Amino acid sequence: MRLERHAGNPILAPIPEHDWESRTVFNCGVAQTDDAVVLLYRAQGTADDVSRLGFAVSTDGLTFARLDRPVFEPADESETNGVEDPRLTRIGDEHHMLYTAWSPLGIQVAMATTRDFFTWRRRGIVIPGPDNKDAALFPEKIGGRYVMFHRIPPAIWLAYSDDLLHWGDYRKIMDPRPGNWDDLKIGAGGPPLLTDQGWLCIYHGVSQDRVYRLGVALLDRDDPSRVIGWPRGFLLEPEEPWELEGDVPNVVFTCGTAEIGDRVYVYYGGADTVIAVATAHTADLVQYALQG
Ligand code: BMA
Repeated sequence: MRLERHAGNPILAPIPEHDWESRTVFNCGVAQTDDAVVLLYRAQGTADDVSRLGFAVSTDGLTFARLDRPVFEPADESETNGVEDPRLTRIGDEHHMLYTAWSPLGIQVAMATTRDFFTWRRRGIVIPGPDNKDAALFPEKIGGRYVMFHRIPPAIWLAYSDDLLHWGDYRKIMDPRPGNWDDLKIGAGGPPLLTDQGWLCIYHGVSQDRVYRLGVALLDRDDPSRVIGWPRGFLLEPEEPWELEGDVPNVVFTCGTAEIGDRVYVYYGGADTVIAVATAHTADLVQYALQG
């Protein structure tokens, strides 16, 4: 099965006049309200490599208006090289953002919360220790605890928490698959979508020749450490010129989805330089995932 690319891709590109997003705009967290889709996207200028987060909003999920300034920027010594790859999860009326804080101190999972995307409450590093990234929070508690994906290289892990700040009980759930397109390393995309059949997860996989593709898996609704469907095929691979060439070539990488009507909209970075969207019927994705 393949995702269908939107004909108007890429939907966001760098803006040369804006210092902070003149070189790249890519991996974006997604938040959905009743009438809008919000993207918080990673952006870099030409002056430095530092990643900041920009804001874009749309009523149809395809055409976006953007702010001319970043809404989230490095703020302390754990983030001097940038704030990267945000994943957004709404719990109550608060959006929880897990992101990569990168500095000479390491690559760490940090959290910040917001109600409006402009004012933030920073909660600091939530998984201290060795390098870690690709974290995404599940949208509801399971068995009385919060759950997140995270990535201890090269695999996808879960972590559990009572209060969203202290995380433990790390469990590895998916490993790279030898000889497959995802045999070097894998990492979660955005938060999983709850379906009648379980948690639907879009993830990225990297091959030995460093091509980033997207795949899908289904996790048990009550015990997401149990993988109940994981087809060997991929959903999307770099094919378009702006996926094959850019700041980092041969990359499609997602940090979030929206559900619009009966379809899943997968927002993704192309070659770490532009943002695009590809879609599929939610039911088709679930059926496909169950075949694996
Ligand atoms: C990963 C992350 C992503 C990026 C990908 C491809 O390690 O840094 O932000 O899209 O590499 O360069």
